Amino acid sequence: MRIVAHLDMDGFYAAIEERDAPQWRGLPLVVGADPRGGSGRGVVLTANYPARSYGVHSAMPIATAWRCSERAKREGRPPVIFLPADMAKYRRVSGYIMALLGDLAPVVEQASIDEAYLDLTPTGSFEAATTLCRRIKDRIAAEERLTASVGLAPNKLVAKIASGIQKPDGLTVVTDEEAETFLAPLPLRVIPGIGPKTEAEFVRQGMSLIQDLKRFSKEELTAMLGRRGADLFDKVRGRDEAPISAEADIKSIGEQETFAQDSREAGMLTDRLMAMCEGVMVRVEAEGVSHFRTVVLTVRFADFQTVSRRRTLVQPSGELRTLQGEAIKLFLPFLDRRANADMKLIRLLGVRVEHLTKKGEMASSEPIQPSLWH
Ligand code: TTP
Ligand code: MG
Repeated sequence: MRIVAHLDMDGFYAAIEERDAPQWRGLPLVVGADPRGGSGRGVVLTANYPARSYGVHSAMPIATAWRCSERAKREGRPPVIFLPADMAKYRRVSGYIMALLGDLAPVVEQASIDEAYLDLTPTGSFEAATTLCRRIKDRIAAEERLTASVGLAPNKLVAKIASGIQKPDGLTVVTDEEAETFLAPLPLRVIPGIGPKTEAEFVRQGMSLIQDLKRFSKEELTAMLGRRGADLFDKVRGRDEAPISAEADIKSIGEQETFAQDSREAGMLTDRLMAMCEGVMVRVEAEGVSHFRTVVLTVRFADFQTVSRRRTLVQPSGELRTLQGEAIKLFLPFLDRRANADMKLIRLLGVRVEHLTKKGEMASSEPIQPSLWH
């Protein structure tokens, strides 16, 4: 039997800002785009818990968050404090936390800027692992003055769901015997891999809880969802064999920008795109990545229609010039009718690199599955 912990920092960016500016402690706080008195563009990156009680959440348009704040103000509650993101600071804090986890746990897999899986099997029992998780939370509180929520379970799937169930500052233990009953009453969407579309389809058929899917055989689920269906059969029963690996790689590095005004002005747009490529390469370097093989361009039009185009290189590259050249080639068709039939204005551009190779690893020139070329 394995013992796996999933740790996820609470309200990460907002918690760091709150810690560093004591005058805001306890007040609703949002990190994200400039709200510009309600006409701001761009989105909320995260909100602290008081701001969440106003209905604000990650990825919400910043103008909507502004309206939530105005409404609270009218009701006599404190308005939201809006702050720009300080990514360099958040990455630095993330680095400290990951290093601390590395000191206390034998195998740590960083899953994002603020979450990690720990293999605690060597502790020998759920009791011993629980004690260690308390120590980890105490250390993070003492050294970083931040809180984390932890899930402890027999595998990654259940640990991840458990860490989210008692946020903030939670510690939720689900043993092997408890896993299936723990999951049963939860909504389907907590299962990674069940997106809004799949969920909506099940809900349409009257199924909204994990236990509702247990009536299907593996064959039935496969018929419905293909290979994902077979996985789902195991997941709804709390089974998951995914290994924890310290070397789990970042899958992509990207930047995007929402413009102050929608535009089709070629000079401005290509300048911004070239600058974004530079930003991406700075992070590629900082993450210890030496090569990328795929370049993805995202365009969001003024009406929010969002399109991605990707190109996979024959040979992996680590050059800014290559990234910029590929990004331009992917972008030019959007400036005319080739990829923009209605000549719509552009609201947002994004560029990211995928199929990354870390320094010291061998870059592969093997063909990448053809579905990636569209
Ligand atoms: P999350 O762990 O999803 O969110 P959180 O830490 O802010 O809040 P909690 O875990 O307590 O629910 O994401 C970690 C950070 O990643 C978050 O602080 C900001 C950033 N982020 C974005 O930039 N965009 C997003 O859409 C999301 C969800 C997060
Ligand atoms: Mg978090």
